Amino acid sequence: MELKGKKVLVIGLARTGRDCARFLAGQGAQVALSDLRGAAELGDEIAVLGDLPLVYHLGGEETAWLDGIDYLVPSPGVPMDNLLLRQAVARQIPVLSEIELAFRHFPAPLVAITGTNGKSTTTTLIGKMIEADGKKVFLGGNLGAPFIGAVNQSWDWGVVEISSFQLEWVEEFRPRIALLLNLTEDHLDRYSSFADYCQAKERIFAAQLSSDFAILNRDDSLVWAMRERIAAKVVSFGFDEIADGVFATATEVVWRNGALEERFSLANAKIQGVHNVENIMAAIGAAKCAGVSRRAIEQTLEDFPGLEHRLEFVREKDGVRYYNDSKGTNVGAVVKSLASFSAPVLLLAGGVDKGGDYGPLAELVQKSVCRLVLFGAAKQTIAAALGHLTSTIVVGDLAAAVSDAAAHAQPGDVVLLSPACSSFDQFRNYAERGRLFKTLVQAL
Ligand code: UMA
Repeated sequence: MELKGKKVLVIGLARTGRDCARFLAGQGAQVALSDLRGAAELGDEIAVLGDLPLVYHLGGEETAWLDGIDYLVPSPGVPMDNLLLRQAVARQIPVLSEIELAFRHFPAPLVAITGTNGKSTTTTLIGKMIEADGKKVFLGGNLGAPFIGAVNQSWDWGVVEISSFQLEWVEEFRPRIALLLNLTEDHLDRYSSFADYCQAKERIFAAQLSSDFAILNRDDSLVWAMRERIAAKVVSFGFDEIADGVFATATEVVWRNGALEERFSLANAKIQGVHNVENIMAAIGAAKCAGVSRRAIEQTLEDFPGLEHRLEFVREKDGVRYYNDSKGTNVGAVVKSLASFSAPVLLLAGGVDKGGDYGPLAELVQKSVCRLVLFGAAKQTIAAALGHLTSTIVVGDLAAAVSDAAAHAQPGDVVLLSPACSSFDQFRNYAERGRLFKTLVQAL
């Protein structure tokens, strides 16, 4: 794709916008950057790009910024109804998402992972399995390092976590291996319906050909129904035994392909819980499609300790175990996290409501949660939906929530931060929220 001399407007000056601007300028494009935020807030980002000849449009949005523009590149956080995006579509200015741009310039085959939950763990597992086979792997995407930042280096594989936001503007984006792990309600503050959100996710398969692989969850009816619409060869995973695909027993994950079979013991896997068995099945399905050896898969299962902010054990104090699950930012994630504990749970939840239904949590809250401690913008909404099911208290912030939980927990209980909400009302992101939780817990 020839970018030399093209005029490109990048919307959003955070991680993605910064890396896109650097890549595009390196290709000889004339790059402008826009952001709703003003220069005073964006000083650090502008300083990092100080060596490049960029034009900045900051502190708002004006359609005149599109005049003469050849391509528009939105950051994932920019919704489709954004003024500049709507105008670009009306003026027939091509819109390229960051992953589209990266895909067109990435030098190696790609594994792309999407789904509502389990993406980061599965992405990391797959990346580490391929790496354990001696390959050079770029591991990134939605989980942290923007994909576009990887394009000017040599790699054997790319393994990228992909969000629904990133899939909104893809065209040729074609992973050799694409995974859709599951679909439950999320981001309904951005999409007009759950169906819209699912459609965005399904775009991960749209450009695949019959020589590619699509890894699908057989146990998720919405995901499994997509097999009829996919051109790639489908490899499925699920809990019931199957002649061709991946399944799990109580002690093993089994991969079968025709007459071939490999069995992987779960006994030595460091990550535990039913949701992690799903992640492991998906990762093994992808790794086998990528030609990874049995030894590399086994080694990775034995070594991988799990991710920060995902059911992360923080400490035990006075017989109470504290877990940081700050990345549990939707109801489906919290359902899986709660289901991992047999001990009574004091659940800390709240933040920015995403417009979904808290109903799927009702049964587990009644069964497993002995105290519900709610904080942040959505606290009253969650209290109205679940508060009658268990002892519930509404507090101002995370510090107050941790104090309350510590004061009420009994030996044998679990204190779990799994907010079911995004963090942006009181934090920069889920990682900042998780780190504060850990600091507060360590200080008890
Ligand atoms: N902005 C505008 N106009 C708008 C909207 C936003 O100018 O209409 C500006 C904001 O003022 C801000 C910038 O755009 O300066 C933010 O862009 P961004 O939100 O895309 O931020 P990045 O740092 O580039 O992060 C993005 C992903 N963010 C989102 O999808 C919201 C990160 O995923 C991802 O890690 C990163 O790219 C690298 O790929 C975060 C996320 O919350 C973790 N993802 C969602 C999730 O996992 O549920 C999808």
